[in-house]
Amino acid sequence: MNLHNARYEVTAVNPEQYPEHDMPEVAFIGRSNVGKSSIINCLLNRRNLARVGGTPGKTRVINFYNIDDTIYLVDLPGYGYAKVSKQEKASWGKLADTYLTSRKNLKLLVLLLDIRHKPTQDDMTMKSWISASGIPYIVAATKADKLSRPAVMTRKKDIAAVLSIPADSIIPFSSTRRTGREELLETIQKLLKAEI
Ligand SMILES: Nc1nc2c(ncn2[C@@H]2O[C@H](COP(=O)(O)OP(=O)(O)OP(=O)(O)O)[C@@H](O)[C@H]2O)c(=O)[nH]1
Ligand SMILES: [Mg+2]
Repeated sequence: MNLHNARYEVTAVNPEQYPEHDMPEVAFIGRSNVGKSSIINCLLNRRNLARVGGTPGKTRVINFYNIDDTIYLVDLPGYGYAKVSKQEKASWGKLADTYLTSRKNLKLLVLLLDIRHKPTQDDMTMKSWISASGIPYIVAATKADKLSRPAVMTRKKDIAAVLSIPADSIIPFSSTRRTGREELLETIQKLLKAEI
């Protein structure tokens, strides 16, 4: 599969708008502003394919990116942004929930956490939901460039303990320095049993 042959395909708010195909989808999920769109751009070597928000919490849609007609990367709306009304939160939650619970093509989830912060209640709820769902998943810790190497190791262990997962399974990632890119691509490839 040629990673360079990537294109934005469609934006959806309801299932009728999801693209119709029989390829696997890898969805990126995490708090608003955690770096979901940035990681997609980094993986695809593109600066602005996925929109990186100056204003967090603004992505209220699901964006689908078609990679070489082989797999899709899916940018889900971020959860947990404080400065929105309860009603808005509920509608975003529903958007992501509907995708997560109904999408047959969803074969792999990448849960993103900010490496600097303790996982929030929302993160823990999401992790529990994912592990109960049986959908294979990867945890990546974003913005690793903001910490020193030893701090990255410590934070990895702390996050692992909170989420009850092995520390080694967390991939520290930096979209600015491109750290973790190869490891994440390899892990995606392994779990999807696909050539990337
Ligand atoms: N230093 C650093 N900044 C990053 C990294 N990843 C993302 N950012 C910055 O964090 C902010 C949010 O990034 P986005 O990729 O838009 O985050 P998002 O999760 O898509 O946000 P929503 O769409 O609002 O849910 C932007 O200002 C990015 O430039 C990273 O690895 N390192
Ligand atoms: Mg985004």
